[in-house]
Amino acid sequence: LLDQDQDDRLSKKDFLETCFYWLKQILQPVSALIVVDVQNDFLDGSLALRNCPAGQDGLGVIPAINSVLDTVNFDLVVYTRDWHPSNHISFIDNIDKRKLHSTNKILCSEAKPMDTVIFEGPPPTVQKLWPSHCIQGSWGSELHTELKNTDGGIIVNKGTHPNVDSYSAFWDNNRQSQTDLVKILSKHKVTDVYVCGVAYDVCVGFTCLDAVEHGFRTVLIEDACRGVDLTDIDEMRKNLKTNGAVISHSCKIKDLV
Ligand code: VGL
Ligand code: ZN
Repeated sequence: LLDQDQDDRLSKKDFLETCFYWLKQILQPVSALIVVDVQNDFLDGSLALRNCPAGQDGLGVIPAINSVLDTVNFDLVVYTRDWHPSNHISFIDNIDKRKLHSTNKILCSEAKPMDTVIFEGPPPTVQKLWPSHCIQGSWGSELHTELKNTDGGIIVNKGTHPNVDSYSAFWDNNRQSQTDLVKILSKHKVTDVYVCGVAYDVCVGFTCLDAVEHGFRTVLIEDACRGVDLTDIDEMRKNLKTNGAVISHSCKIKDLV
């Protein structure tokens, strides 16, 4: 409005509209809870977190998430699902059906779950190997029945392409294609996202990092998460803090939303 150059001047109407837009962002945040991959396989099935190096019980996220859903009125709730075809690149059981890149030091027959290998391309793909999990339509892929369902809750699937994994609920690991998540959040004019679920150091963490990058104020509900590996969890926590995510606790969320 104060610009000297007549041509560059915002009209009074545009100026007030811009001010109003930002005031609304600050005074009237729109919140979304993103519940990441609270599926049978991670809690009680083929990739149960209690059998992973950190030995954490995935089932422990359920009371924490349900209490947040009971006490906080989010504008939107999104449930993500890891949603793999049976020929998915991340499954160690499929390793024989794919070609390892010549730079690998291990043979197919020697690979163990959680080893990282490079598959021959195109494009060559660095991939951590997991037991088969969350196969589309299987029991293991279902959201756990004790997880509170929300009226109007939206489901977002990820990891649906056979040749690329997807740790973030926004992007595949090659950043070639996006899920529907950012479109859904934008459509609802979401400003703030609250993230919980499994696994802290995998899909929860990478979802938070992409949420920050997309410009959402991002809060991790740490006691409503369980992870795979303690070292990776610590590294992810540091990474999230450095990037500007807020680490919080389920009992504090009602004061933030
Ligand atoms: C996940 C390992 C493999 C997760 C998904 O949801 O964190 N972890 N696929
Ligand atoms: Zn997966």
